[in-house]
Amino acid sequence: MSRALRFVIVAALLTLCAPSGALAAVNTIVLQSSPITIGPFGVARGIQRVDSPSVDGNVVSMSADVVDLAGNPVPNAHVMLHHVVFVKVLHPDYTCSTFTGYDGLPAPIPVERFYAEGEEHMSLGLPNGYGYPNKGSDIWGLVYMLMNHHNSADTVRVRYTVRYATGESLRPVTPVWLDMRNCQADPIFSVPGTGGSGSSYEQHTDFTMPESGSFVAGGAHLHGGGLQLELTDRSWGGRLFTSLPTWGGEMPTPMMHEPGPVQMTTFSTAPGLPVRRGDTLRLSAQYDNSAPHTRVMGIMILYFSPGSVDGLSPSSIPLTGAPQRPPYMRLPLLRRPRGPLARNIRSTAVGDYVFGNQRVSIPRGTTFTWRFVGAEQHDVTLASGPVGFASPSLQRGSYRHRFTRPGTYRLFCSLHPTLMTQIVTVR
Ligand SMILES: [Cu+2]
Repeated sequence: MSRALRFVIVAALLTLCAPSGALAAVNTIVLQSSPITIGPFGVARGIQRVDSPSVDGNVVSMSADVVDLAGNPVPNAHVMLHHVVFVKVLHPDYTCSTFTGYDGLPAPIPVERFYAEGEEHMSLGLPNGYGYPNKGSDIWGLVYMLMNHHNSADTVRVRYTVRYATGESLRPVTPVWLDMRNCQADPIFSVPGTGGSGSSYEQHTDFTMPESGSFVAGGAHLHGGGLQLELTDRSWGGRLFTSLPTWGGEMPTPMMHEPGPVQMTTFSTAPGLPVRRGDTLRLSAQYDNSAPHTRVMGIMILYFSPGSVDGLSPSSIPLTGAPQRPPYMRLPLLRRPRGPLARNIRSTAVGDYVFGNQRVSIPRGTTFTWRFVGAEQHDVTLASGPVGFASPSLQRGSYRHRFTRPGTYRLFCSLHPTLMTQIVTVR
């Protein structure tokens, strides 16, 4: 099928004559990724080239979901859209020069992250008069992580809906990606959960603006346990935007990860939030610290319109409420660790779909090493226990953790949660 035929034009929402005489239009274009197969209770992660609009124009809004091969929507409780990130290949990213893929290797070419969505189903919507410029010759890539909650393999596609303006000149926006672990396909960190009832845990990242302009739209991504993501301009000391999560979605079973927000607040406004060249922006991610939260993220994507802001006063998006305490969902181990109790060992192998020693007892203060020896990537992630921690996804090499608090640490591989579990008892 030709590339043009794959474009399904659902509606022409606006037509008018641009000054040049070219016909201006905003079309809704629905595109799909190549099929992605996910094993039983498995996670599929990768990067693929995907279709993009075939003519020059501007993206003015975008959203994505998961569909089956017949094009029917797949509910979250079946295949969860964990994360998708759309990138424009061979374009520099505003905040990242070298992007690291799921394989832990640097991407050989620059990629610009311009839209992303997670469990909160963020959609991009730019204010009237603004667009993300795109050429018909531009190449798009899709970075994806999908999770299958069923006991059989499934094949799905990521469907994405692009509202695309042609034949008119819009004010161009540049995506600005701020991230606690920038430049990574899997930008995770973990919250220890050792602060006691009502406590919170914060990380932040700073970015210095290389030019003046205004932020006209933005959205954010937190995981389970998240309280808020706040963007401030340190140079004038003010808050620009705070994204707050909403909780209470339907819980997919089995619970293979701590559920994230069902929604995060976004903004879309003109003329936007002015910032000046040299201003230091700070993005702060706040999480509940009364219990561990592992493999969490703190990301905000902003759309920036460069230009003079002379005469504009600082402004901020009004708060829509106070952060709500997230529900705590204790992750179960989905497989009972087996085998003899290994006492006082200091390391174990992590192979394909099994921890070498599944039951371990060690004295407090031990630095324990997991050696990754499989043909596939795995990780070590705390499900529940005294202190939250998690390793990167690894196929080779090792990961160490020093156990400083006694108790029972229930661990699993987040990529194979029904297969790979381990209990470490620290005396
Ligand atoms: Cu694994």
